[in-house]
Amino acid sequence: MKSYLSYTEEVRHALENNLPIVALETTIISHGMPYPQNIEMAKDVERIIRDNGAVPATIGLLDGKIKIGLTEAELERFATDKTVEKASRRDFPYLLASGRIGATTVAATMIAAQLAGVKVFATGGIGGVHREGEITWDVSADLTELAQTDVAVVCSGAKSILDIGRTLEYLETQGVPVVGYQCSEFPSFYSRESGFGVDFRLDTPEEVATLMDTKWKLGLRGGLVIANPVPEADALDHREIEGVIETALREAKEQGITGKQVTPFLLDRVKQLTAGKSLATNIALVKNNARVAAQIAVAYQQKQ
Ligand code: PSU
Ligand code: MN
Repeated sequence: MKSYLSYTEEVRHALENNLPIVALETTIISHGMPYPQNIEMAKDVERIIRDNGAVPATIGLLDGKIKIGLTEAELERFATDKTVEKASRRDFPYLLASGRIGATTVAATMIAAQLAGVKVFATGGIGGVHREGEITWDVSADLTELAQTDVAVVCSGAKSILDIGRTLEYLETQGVPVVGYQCSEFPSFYSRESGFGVDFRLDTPEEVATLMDTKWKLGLRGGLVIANPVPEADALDHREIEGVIETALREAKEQGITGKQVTPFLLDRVKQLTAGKSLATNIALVKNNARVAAQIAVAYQQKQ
């Protein structure tokens, strides 16, 4: 298994010396934002993690290797190459075996992080149960990954392109703790509200680290969702975004979009319909998640 992994010098050094590491996904770079904002975001997020005392490990599939940490040239490639494919758990072995370039989703990034021994991962939002999922059976593999892979995912909740209530029900069934980081309401990505509560509220990186440590020491496998709301100043109005999302959902239905195309289609339409306003919010929340994730990684490492 280890023969599939390939580390940058910085990440290898961190692993050998038990330094705190934060994993980052590449789908957000390749399919989540336009160029050049995506590459700027990717570099900024890595810098924020270093500034907060941890080592960033951006993860992607390239040349038959699971890359744990990317060079600047590789980051640039994930940001610009139009042939980059979306890699979730299902796609992971095919993309690796065929040597193609694959941008890892939350699920695939968790798989790679676990293989490398990285426990904390920062991103924007997780996938979930789609609206009308009871008819389409469209449930993101991110949720089943959270059920079985030992990584804490620091995110700003889930976008309301999803059925947030059913997403939380599914996570409960699968035994995934949903933690509100300094908040009591589950955030809905662009805004700090969703109308749903979190399971547990924790207010410091140390408390989160203790929860992770306790869960895994008990042998309770699986991840945790650490929901960190978008900073107040960058949040969008909940009702405004709801209208946009409904338009995007209607278009997806009309155009018969299915499978792995659903999420990228919806994200792209929301971006276009909000005329880029959502992009600034997206970037702000990812940076904030990187900062908190680094602090949690530092606190967790101190306990080991
Ligand atoms: N939600 C977002 N932004 C994203 C994604 C989801 O707000 O970039 C991406 C993540 O990589 C996530 C993936 O893991 O989409 C989920 O895709 P799917 O629903 O096909 O599992
Ligand atoms: Mn899906």
